[in-house]
Amino acid sequence: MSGTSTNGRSKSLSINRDAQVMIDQARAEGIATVWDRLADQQPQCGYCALGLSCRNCAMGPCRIDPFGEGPQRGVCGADADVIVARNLGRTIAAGSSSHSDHGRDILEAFGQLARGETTGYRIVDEEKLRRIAGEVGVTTDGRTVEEVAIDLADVLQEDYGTRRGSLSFTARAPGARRDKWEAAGITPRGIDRENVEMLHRTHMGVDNDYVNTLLHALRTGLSDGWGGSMIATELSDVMFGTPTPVMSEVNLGVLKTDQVNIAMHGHNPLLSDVICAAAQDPDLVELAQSVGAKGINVVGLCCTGNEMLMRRGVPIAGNHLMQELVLITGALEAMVVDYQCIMPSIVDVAKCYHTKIISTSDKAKFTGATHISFDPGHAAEVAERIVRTAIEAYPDRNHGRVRIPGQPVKMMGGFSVEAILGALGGTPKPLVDAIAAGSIRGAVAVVGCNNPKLPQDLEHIELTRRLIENDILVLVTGCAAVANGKSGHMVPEASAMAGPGLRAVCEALGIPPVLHVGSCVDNSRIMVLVAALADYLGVDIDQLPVAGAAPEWYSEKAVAIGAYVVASGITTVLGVQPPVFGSPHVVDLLANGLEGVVGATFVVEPDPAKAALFIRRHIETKRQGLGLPFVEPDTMRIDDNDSAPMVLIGAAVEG
Ligand code: BF8
Ligand code: SF4
Repeated sequence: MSGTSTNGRSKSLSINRDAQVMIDQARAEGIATVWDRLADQQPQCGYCALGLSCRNCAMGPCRIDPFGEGPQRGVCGADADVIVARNLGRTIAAGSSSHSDHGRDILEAFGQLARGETTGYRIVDEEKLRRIAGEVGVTTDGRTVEEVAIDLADVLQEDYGTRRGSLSFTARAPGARRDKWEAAGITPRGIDRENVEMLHRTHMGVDNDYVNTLLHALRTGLSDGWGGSMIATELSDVMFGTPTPVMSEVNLGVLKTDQVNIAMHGHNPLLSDVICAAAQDPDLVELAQSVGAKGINVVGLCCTGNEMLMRRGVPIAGNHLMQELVLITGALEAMVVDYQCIMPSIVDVAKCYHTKIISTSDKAKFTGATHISFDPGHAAEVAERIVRTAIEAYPDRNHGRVRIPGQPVKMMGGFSVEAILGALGGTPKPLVDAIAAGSIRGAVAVVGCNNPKLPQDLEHIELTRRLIENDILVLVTGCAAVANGKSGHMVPEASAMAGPGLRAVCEALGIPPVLHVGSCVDNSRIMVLVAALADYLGVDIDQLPVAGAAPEWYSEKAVAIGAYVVASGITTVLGVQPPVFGSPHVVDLLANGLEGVVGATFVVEPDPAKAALFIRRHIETKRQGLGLPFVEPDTMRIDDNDSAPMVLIGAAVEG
């Protein structure tokens, strides 16, 4: 472990006390973390930051001079527009592929379950299974749950290929939305197909028209949001239960000094669900007691943590930037990982402690980690082996070195679409009525990651706070959900922080003003919800008073989400600049041109106050379009006095 130079004080790196304590601890012990490595990388490449570098072939690598003095074409002749569009397209394909391959793993396990070839799984929500099956044309009457499940698995497997003209779940989108996709030629046909085609198009000498490339990038994103991610969410609900409101806890305080602590990190509930079950096995609890621990404490990190919290109320230790810091508590026996957002660095950090890093996916190995290959066919047995391995590490814990900072914060999760509609009495009507009456102005999905370039969680919290103060209901997923949980925004009492209209609605329903909708694949729930609202009103999604925001995004998956959210008609504000500014044409298309194609655009605004103001005006404009009175936001509680320029690429806000 190398000690590296410091990059400012811990308070400037995270707004959370638990993170600050651990960052200081890491520095004191000379353990490098993500912030140290970010400092070591400075200055980062300006060409890459603008999207102007290309290494798609061996005539390159090439770069375009953004100042117009050096080369304006790569060796093949590609200009800035082509290179930026190709890079963005590949990013979206990587993100879509990640979500969709996660969905495929669940689908394959679901098929195995239906055929009786798994251990540790069962159909938990039969009603949902039958509902989805009916939706995609599988006969359900008079058939066993296994028969229905086998046929449903077959239909959804076909969505990965190219055997139909459009994905099964695109039928959930309003007719007007599907017409827009058809008119633009971006109806997603097959999940794998769109991703493969994106890689084909971005090979040297294929798609050399940036508009054409970017339209396909939207289609690739749609294959994620209405395909791979939606399959992941729906089948996870069938296999592990459709979430209902549940209380839990968050931050490093969820670790226990006197128990075997196991952190589940990654994304796929196939693994985390059986680990939760194994940790309750009386034989394993007894084994833990035999080595001196009082019990087994499973906690979550990142999206797999969200999956466990949503369905089982399992506490969550933190979001993306906590994955190294949780190791520095010295209190973890094992960090069990599958895939996505798992920093390779955790292996090095864990070496400073007794903690075992246990990798489980044969497609995601970590040099230096203990690999226990996970297989749904033996899920229960593998889970038992993993928990046993964690217990065996407990005697090696150095109790004198354990440092668990602070007390956990309470948070509520479990707001599936079914739960939200359930809370409303089974129909969107009360929500629509509250929006029409103006007590709720609209709704915003605040989603995505942490990024060490920003103080951890600050933008999530600031943006959300301003939105709820303005009577805007906020739905959260992924690391944005964990950030809001830590800040105390996600308990019913937090309605006291909301504006008077939203507050009254939340108090009447007993819900927080910030609703936890799940992991990142569960952004597909938001698609289902907006489709239901649009259908109820007889409008298209782009007419709804809603918006999206990814204030601290870092990952390719987040870009894929942004692509399908915008392509579905929801304008989305990014807090971190994407690498597109090397091409003014691409920027103009994303910021303006898409309005005429899908009725929504991208906006980049790192200042949460300005992002909130933009969103509030956007929502008021959409309300006006529905015949509802426009209320000028500056009469609301948003500070509009700051006149610093916005880094805005969308419909301009005059500051
Ligand atoms: O899928 S929000 S940092 S953990 S990418 Fe990753 Fe981003 Fe977190 Fe979940 Ni989503
Ligand atoms: Fe250079 Fe063109 Fe090859 Fe890219 S595809 S590396 S721009 S020659």
